[in-house]
Amino acid sequence: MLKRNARKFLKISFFVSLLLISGIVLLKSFITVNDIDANNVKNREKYSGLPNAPNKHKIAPTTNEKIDWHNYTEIKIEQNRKGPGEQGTAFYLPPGTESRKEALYKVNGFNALASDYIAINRSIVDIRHKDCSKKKYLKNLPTASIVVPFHNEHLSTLLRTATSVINRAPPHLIKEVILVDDFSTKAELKQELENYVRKYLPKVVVLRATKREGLIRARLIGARFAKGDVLIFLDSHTEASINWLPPPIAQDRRTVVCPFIDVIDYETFAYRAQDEGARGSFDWELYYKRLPLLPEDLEQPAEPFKSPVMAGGLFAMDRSYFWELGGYDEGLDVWGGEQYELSFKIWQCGGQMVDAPCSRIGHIYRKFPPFPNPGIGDFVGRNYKRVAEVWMDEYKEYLYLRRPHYRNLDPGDISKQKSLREKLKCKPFKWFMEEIAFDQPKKYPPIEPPNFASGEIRNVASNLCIDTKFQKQNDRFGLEKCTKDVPSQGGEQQFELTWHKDIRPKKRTVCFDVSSSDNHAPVVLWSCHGMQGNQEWKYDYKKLQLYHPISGHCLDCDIERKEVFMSPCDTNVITQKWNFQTFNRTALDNW
Ligand SMILES: *[C@@H]1O[C@H](CO)[C@@H](O)[C@H](O)[C@H]1NC(C)=O
Ligand SMILES: *[C@@H]1O[C@H](CO)[C@@H](O)[C@H](O)[C@H]1NC(C)=O
Ligand SMILES: *[C@@H]1O[C@H](CO)[C@@H](O)[C@H](O)[C@H]1NC(C)=O
Ligand SMILES: [Mn+2]
Repeated sequence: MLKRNARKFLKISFFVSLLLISGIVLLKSFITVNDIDANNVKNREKYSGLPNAPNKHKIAPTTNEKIDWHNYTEIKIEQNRKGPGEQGTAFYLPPGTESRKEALYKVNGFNALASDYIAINRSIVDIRHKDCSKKKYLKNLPTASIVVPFHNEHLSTLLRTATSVINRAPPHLIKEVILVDDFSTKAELKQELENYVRKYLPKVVVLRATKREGLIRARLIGARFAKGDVLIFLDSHTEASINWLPPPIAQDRRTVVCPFIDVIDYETFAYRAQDEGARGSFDWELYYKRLPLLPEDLEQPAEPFKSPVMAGGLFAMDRSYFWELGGYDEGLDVWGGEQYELSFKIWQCGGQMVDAPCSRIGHIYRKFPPFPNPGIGDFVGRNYKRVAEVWMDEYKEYLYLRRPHYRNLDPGDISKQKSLREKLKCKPFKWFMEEIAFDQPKKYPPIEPPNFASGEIRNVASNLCIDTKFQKQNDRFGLEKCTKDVPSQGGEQQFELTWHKDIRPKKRTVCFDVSSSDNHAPVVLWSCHGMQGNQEWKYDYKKLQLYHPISGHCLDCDIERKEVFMSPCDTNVITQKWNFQTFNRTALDNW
């Protein structure tokens, strides 16, 4: 049903933006990285990343020969596996495990006990587009270092990340898997992790930060240590899928590649697609959003397509190119905004970014965030301001228009980023908006078009008003005396029928949502997705009806019970008549 899809979409965009908050992986040798200081050039050279690495091309093709990189032995072995969660199927815990399940759920935000029942090297099914199995890639490919930051990740999901990455890739292409422990406190992530890695995962290195660094600086720690030609960043609760590695490392060095992100169910660990691809983008509050594929992308479903913005922490990038672009801005705190910083920088400074449909990585989207707020104020706001001030030029005003308090936030010193932008002669943000994210303003206009209607919604039969009382997602709402008539009474009675054609309480982003065409179907509040469907409403100012096209029903009410619900439209039914306080006749006529 439309609603379900729309909700899923919404949830996904929300989680994807939070997504890359956490890290991944395992350990072999344990290295303490307290002495890796971002600003310490000597250490940087010693450990790392050669921030100023020579401009060596990652691929030195002595031949352009292409080969089939699939490991059919491995594929065959996996196909024959049976057991809990094998073939990427859903797993259900046996009875009697409830209290252990709850305890682990609380600290992880997903069903970590289920993960413990599933083999670390469980099989998954191949859900790639069928053309992917025929694709060949250069015989000479660069090597990759996989960087997986983690903070209090559950041990078995972390191990499964590392194991799947290694098992489903050609061994000689993986230089190392670097698990960066961002100051975890769980005991299992110490000796137990190290023992496992030493015994089973010789390619894995565990680095340990000696204070909480946050996702962004943890990634940088891994990147500085890495020695492979290509850096691949992954989350710590992921599973790499069949032949996942060649597609992202087979591109030229200025092309940054993101895998498709599949869904590992937070309850059952079932592995499934979230969709068949979309281009990454954002709205003007910098929430991650997605734009449809272009016609030319749809013609070649197994080919990488250009994407304006990466989803978050899953991407591959030539290592020397990463440092040439300055890595991440180290002034970005904890998490948030880093995917914009890097994406804008890549595009504006002469690179490009693509999503590769034939490289799929499953990711556990948590049911809820288990970690406490770091208690350091609006760090996401400060991060966004840094990104806006450095990269977005005059377009930053559209962000500040919606988040006026950003104007007063102190973003810290951004001179280094500004001079980098100058040094690399990067293009203006206007270029990015017009050439790369060209279809974004249609969906997310910088200046919102005017509302169709706004103010109180007063029922004609009862002379009562709709009152959402600051209710939450999935809550119903009803009628109350109009606050205009009883000013002492509280309530939430100001609404907007926006240009998205949805109805929201003023200043909030929850929308009137109806997911059934049953008579008396309830109306609930649900996060606005701006995609109409279950949230589309039309005000007929002549009949005074609030019409819901997808169900074909009209907003109705029960005066005695002060209830609001849907019923078949009937102009003779006075409980279906509503006066929207003000409306734009021209706009409604041009619906
Ligand atoms: C293919 O997979 C098998 C089984 O996992 C493994 O032993 C072998 O080394 C792999 N071969 C290559 C060329 O990657
Ligand atoms: C998975 O691991 C088990 C041991 O834990 C091993 O017996 C089995 O061969 C492995 N399977 C694959 C496909 O690597
Ligand atoms: C009413 O809508 C029209 C067309 O959408 C728009 O041009 C006009 O500015 C709107 N009027 C007001 C007062 O918002
Ligand atoms: Mn994640």
